[in-house]
Amino acid sequence: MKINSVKFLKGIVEDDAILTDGVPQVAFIGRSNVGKSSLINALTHSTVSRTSSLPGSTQEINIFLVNSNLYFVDLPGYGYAQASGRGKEKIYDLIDSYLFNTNFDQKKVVFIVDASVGMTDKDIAMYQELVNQHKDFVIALSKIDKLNQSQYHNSIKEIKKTVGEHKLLPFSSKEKKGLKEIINEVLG
Ligand SMILES: Nc1nc2c(ncn2[C@@H]2O[C@H](COP(=O)(O)OP(=O)(O)OP(=O)(O)O)[C@@H](O)[C@H]2O)c(=O)[nH]1
Ligand SMILES: [Mg+2]
Repeated sequence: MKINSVKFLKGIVEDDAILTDGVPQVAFIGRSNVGKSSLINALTHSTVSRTSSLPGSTQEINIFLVNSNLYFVDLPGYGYAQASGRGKEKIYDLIDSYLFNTNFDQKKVVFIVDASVGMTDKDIAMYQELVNQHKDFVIALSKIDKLNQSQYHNSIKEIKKTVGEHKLLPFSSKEKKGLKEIINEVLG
């Protein structure tokens, strides 16, 4: 499977009719600055999603049409204390109301954890919520280019202490590694 086209459709800050229009959705969730928007760009060979070295750059739910038959849903990041613009609480509400709304056709959730940071308390809480709510999700480990081999193995070992045998997909948007495996998961 390949991604041939991508187009930004809209940014939303509350429930919106686009979410129930029958097009299946793949959602990207993770800590602020973990690399969600960069992953969407890397997967789609584009710069459709705005990225920034400053956390909190995505404050809306941004919806991208992929291959004319799938939505990529770029969620705002959590865990950024100094959230400006939309308040922190509102961002949490927005994430929760999207992620755990069973009316939406969510084909898959890509839960991104920074391999160079490991799982924060908020990541662990998100993981537990995804499990409790029976979400179909994969765990993608970002920024592996920042780690040497032993750091990489240690990071995987630590993360496994929380997530057990759940499938892990290590990747680097910067070095374009591990992207095919993620595409197979989300398009397959
Ligand atoms: N080294 C490295 N840096 C990365 C990688 N992916 C993203 N970054 C950097 O991490 C920072 C945040 O990336 P974004 O993609 O904007 O992160 P985000 O998760 O969308 O952030 P929010 O929208 O704030 O939630 C940017 O400075 C990126 O250049 C990667 O694979 N390797
Ligand atoms: Mg973003």
